[in-house]
Amino acid sequence: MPTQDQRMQWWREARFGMFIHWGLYAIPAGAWRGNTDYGEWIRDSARIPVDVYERFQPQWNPTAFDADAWARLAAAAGMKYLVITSKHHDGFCLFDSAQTTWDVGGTPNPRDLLGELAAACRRHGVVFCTYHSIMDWHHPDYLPRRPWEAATRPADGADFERFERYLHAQVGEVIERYRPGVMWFDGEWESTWNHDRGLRLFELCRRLAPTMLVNNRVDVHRGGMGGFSASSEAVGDFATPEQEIPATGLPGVDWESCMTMNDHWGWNAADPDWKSATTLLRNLVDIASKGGNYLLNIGPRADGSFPPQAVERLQRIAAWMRSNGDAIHGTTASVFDTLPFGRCTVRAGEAASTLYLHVFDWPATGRITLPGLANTVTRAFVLGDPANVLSVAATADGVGIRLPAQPADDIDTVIAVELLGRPVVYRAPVLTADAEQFVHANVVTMAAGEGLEVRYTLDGQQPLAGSPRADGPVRLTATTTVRAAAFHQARRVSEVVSRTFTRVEPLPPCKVLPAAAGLRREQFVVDWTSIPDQHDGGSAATSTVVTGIGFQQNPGEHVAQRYLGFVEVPQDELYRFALRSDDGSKLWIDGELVVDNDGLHGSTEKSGVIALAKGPHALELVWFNRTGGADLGLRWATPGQPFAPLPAAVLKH
Ligand code: H79
Repeated sequence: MPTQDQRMQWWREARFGMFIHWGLYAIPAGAWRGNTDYGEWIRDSARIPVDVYERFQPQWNPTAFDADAWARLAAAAGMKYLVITSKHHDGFCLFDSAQTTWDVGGTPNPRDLLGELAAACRRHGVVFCTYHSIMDWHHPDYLPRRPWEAATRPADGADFERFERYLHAQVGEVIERYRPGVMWFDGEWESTWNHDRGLRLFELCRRLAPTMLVNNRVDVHRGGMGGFSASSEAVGDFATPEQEIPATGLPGVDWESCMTMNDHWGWNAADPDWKSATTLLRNLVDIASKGGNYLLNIGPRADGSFPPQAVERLQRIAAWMRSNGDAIHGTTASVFDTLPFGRCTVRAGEAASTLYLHVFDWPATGRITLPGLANTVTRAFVLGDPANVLSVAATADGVGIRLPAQPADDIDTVIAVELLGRPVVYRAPVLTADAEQFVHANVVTMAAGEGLEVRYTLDGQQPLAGSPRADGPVRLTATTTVRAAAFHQARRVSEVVSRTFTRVEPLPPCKVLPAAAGLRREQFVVDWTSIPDQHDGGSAATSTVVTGIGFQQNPGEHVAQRYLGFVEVPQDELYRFALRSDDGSKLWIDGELVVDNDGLHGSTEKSGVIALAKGPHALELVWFNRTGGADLGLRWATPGQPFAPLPAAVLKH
């Protein structure tokens, strides 16, 4: 068996891939009965009955499909892999499956599209990969039904285990026929899918193709659209943020952001919202600078041609790639936290390294600075133009580089900076405390990088080589501004960081004293995607008294709960509340919003703080579940203490 590092190597070096959403939904091209905003979800969103949707199958006729042109364009744009839908949620297979006639084999044009594309990819050095949906709106054994068609497509006799065998058989067919480099699952969030099924599917993939990568959507536990797996037992080789770039990457995790080029995955003829080449290229660079991969989608038209807008953008990226591909492929994440002018990618080696500085915003000064860079710079030049050598000077703020008079590329000019050894960057100290506010005292720790010391002041002065050294935590009992910097051999080597910690008065307890134990809980039917500002309890409200927040059994779909009452706090203190839910939830104490965990998402925990005086405080918590899994839990902690569930004794109404 290969090691995980061996398995991941090509993918980590690739950084850039092409996603392709192609299927029968390209025929209506996003339009149905006067609405033009549909995509690959059209059968569900437009509520098209299965027999009506099936009428697209005989219309399948991709006369303009040119596998070689697709693969050539991907390769020229620097895309090292290509992921195409072998099956999307509509269940239609883009390959001729022995398991069904709901596939290209059942159309009048049963061409082996995936076979042609796999061969073309191999010719152009692009790794061929497949996307395969777990959710299936066509197979009679798949459950659950779409809520809107439960009556017309009854689930009588449906057997999900039989569907699972179908899914396994098809994944086996795809692997054996096309040997994809990645199997990219999706549609795993419905109630029928669970960790055991995910594990079985993952193990099937590993057994049939030990070097093939499998994304994390094979399993449940995906942390919302952010895409990382929130459970340590979850299987899958990489995380899959969708339509978003994690603000600071996902350190320690392999990840890939998949994003559309306009606002749809499948072809939508009416969508004018094409992102500019600047946005697309800078997204790629942004993602690479955070250590991730960019999987950029194209929705080909029904005839198999790429939309010209997509081709134009890929050609612009290809033009940049010819000079600058080295700044993407095989690079790793930036060694700087942020850079005012753009981004950084890195090729690190023991003896020598290269930093690639991606200049997005050309500075008026004509100079850029690399804060805290400690290495000796041997050479700096414009990438793709090695004769264009730039002058370099070490200053108090870091290494300064004089830019050429003009940008070499108006989207992203790359400056290559060659260093001795592995990159070393002196960082400003990180100040850590339980919260910015405190009631009695606050403990602040100040951490600097290896080989550096932290010096700090509490009186507003700049820290100097003679200022106190932060050898341990500093305890504050009054509102204070802490200023700190990193020092190396009595020389300041970082910027000064400054944070103010505020002593606050706890909110007084409620005057009306609660009479009874437990919280009042209302449950009602809703159709929310987020918690509305005004909610009146909706329809079908039931009201009970409960001893805690949350539930053992899933309360179902399209439901909300509201908890009302008091929390009796044992002492004057800063309380941190951690609210976990699937989907959204909000917590108010004494009418103040303390935790906002709203929106449609998988189980996610968020926390917030509030200073409370000993005694009862009004508590209101609202939670809802739109579809699928449901979860709700509330914990609390005081400074320095671990989180614990709220004991029943403190909940009153
Ligand atoms: O194939 C494209 C889309 O059709 C598909 N994924 C991309 C790659 C897709 N299907 N659904 N969605 C995207 C949006 C679904 C979002 C949600 Fe959820 C499903 C919200 C609640 C359930 C994501 C999964 C957040 C929580 C669980």
